[in-house]
Order: sequence, then C-alpha cells, then structure tokens
Amino acid sequence: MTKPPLTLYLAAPRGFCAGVDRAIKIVELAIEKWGAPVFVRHEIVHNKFVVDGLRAKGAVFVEELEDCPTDRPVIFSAHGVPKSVPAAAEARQMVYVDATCPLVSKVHIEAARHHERGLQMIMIGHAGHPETMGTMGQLPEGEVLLVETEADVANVTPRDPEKLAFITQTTLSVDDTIGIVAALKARFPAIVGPHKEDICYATTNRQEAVKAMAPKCDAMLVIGAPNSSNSRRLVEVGRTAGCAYSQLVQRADDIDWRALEGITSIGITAGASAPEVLVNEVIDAFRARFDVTEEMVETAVENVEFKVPRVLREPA
Ligand code: 2E7
Ligand code: F3S
Repeated sequence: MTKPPLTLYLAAPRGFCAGVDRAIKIVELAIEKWGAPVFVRHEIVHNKFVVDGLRAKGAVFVEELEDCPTDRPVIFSAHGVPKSVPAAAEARQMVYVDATCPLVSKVHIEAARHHERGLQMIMIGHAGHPETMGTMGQLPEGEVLLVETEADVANVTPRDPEKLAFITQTTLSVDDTIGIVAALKARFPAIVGPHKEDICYATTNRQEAVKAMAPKCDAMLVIGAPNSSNSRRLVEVGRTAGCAYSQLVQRADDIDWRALEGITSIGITAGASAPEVLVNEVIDAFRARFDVTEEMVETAVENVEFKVPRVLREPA
C-alpha cells in the first residue's frame, strides 16, 4: 500500500537547553564521583524519560529534603529551590549540589537586590510550579506577591505602590507576559524590573520557532511532559499562531493517529526538557505511516553552554 505524502516541519531550536544539559550532567557526574545512590530533590527536569534514565544509573528522586538520608549527597533540581532548602541541608551537614539553572539563579539574585533596596516584589508566574516556589522562597514571606494573569494585576495589594519591582518565571509565554507587564506598569508607574522580563533565551527561541512553523501545519506535536511549563506554553503558542490542532505528547505512543487522518503537514518541536531520542522516535513513527519529506524551520542558532559546579570538575 502506498503511504500518503506528508511534509514534516521540524522546529529549530527545540529540545534541551543549556540549563537542562548542565542539570543532567550534574546528576551523572555526582553518581560518578560519589557512587549510587545520589538523591535528587524533585525531578531534575520535567521529563519521565530523563528521570527514568538517571534512576537506572543510581539517582533516587524525592520531593522533599526530609526524604533524603543525611549521609548521601543530594542535588537540587534545575528549577531552583527556596532558600530554606540549602539552609536545611547545611543544618543537617549534608553534601549538596545545586543544579538550579544559572538563568534562574540570576532572577534569585535580582530579587535579593530589589529586597535590599526596600522594594516589595511582584512575581509573574504559575502558582505551585517549583520555579515559582523557589524564586518566591528567596525572600521572606509576604515580600513576593504572585500574579498569574493580566486580571490578577487589578487585585494585587502591595504595601507601597511606590516601592515595587517585578520578576518573572523563565518559561512563560512571551506574548502573554507583555500584556501582564503592561498592566503592571499602567497600575504601578513606579515599578522597576528587567528591560523586558526574565524569560530565558531557550523559552523565547522555542516559541519563536513555533510561531514560524505553526501557520504552515495542519497539526503540531510538542514533545514534552504534562508538568513541563515551557512545553505547555509551546502548545498554546502553536494554537494562537494558527495551528488549532497542537498537542503535547510525551513520546510516539501518545500520538492519536485517528485525529491525524488526512493531514498533509505536521509540525514537530520539543520542550527544553525533552531529549532528542524522543523526537527521533516520533519522526520514525510518522515515517512508518506516511511518505515523509522533512523540512527544518530554523529561526535561531543557539550556542549557550553552562559549566558544571567546580566540586564536580575536581577528582573525588
Ligand atoms: C528549569 C527551568 O524541566 P522543564 O520542563 O521545566 P519547566 O519550568 O518548563 O516546567 O524544562 C527545563 C527547565 C526549564 N526551566 C528547567 Cl527553571
Ligand atoms: Fe534555564 Fe531556560 Fe532551560 S531557565 S533550564 S535555560 S528553559
């Protein structure tokens, strides 16, 4: 039987960012240095395939520091942790390595600087997300107020509207955030903040590529996990940019082939925590069912790399 023709658009950049690369390397090097088990507080990045792979090498994933024995090393995930977490690890005299992405640490430092100057913070982010909890947890209770949407801006009640700064999660929708920042500036003209927001290069670039790709596609698949903020934003960006059938899939098994019957084009991208093997698995699944012509939609070239902490570059 002849296969139907399909143009498969592949977004670039897609997949692993520099912070994810570094975080995974930190876990691997820690296991090499100290042997198994090495404990990891929270999924090192939000991807089951990555987590299962590291578990097989000797990592043990827990949600709270209290779930770790004090005589084994613990690694903090790429999303960052509240200040209380390293403080508790020190109090217990534990060996710990912080795999927080340097671009998240930069926001933590920004927040501390504003606080020292007596400013209260408004964080634009998603409630309950580990990055938001980690960033808000850099300052004492009440010093960081959370807004999730433009509508929230009308209801926020700062101590002094003249003494305010804003910070953001790094994986937000660039376009949604423009609206929220504008609403903050309109209500609090004295608010200070970064030039635009704190969304990272990887988030921005992956969303740009999707915006260029989505209008060409009958359907779009984002490879990523349901708890991956940046991946979920890519699905939303795809829908807004003109591809109504944009879906999140963890891997090829998740693809709803009946929903894709009759398409002649598909767009594929991957969130910052999704490994390229899963992209290849999805492409192979399309090749098995369609006569595929691949086309790259490249909107940026990335060459960002972050060093692993010194303790892991030294011999044991
Ligand atoms: C850390 C940070 O693990 P992810 O899916 O995390 P998100 O924040 O998107 O849920 O992706 C990698 C990553 C992104 N941002 C890790 Cl702060
Ligand atoms: Fe860092 Fe951005 Fe990746 S904050 S972990 S470079 S998605």
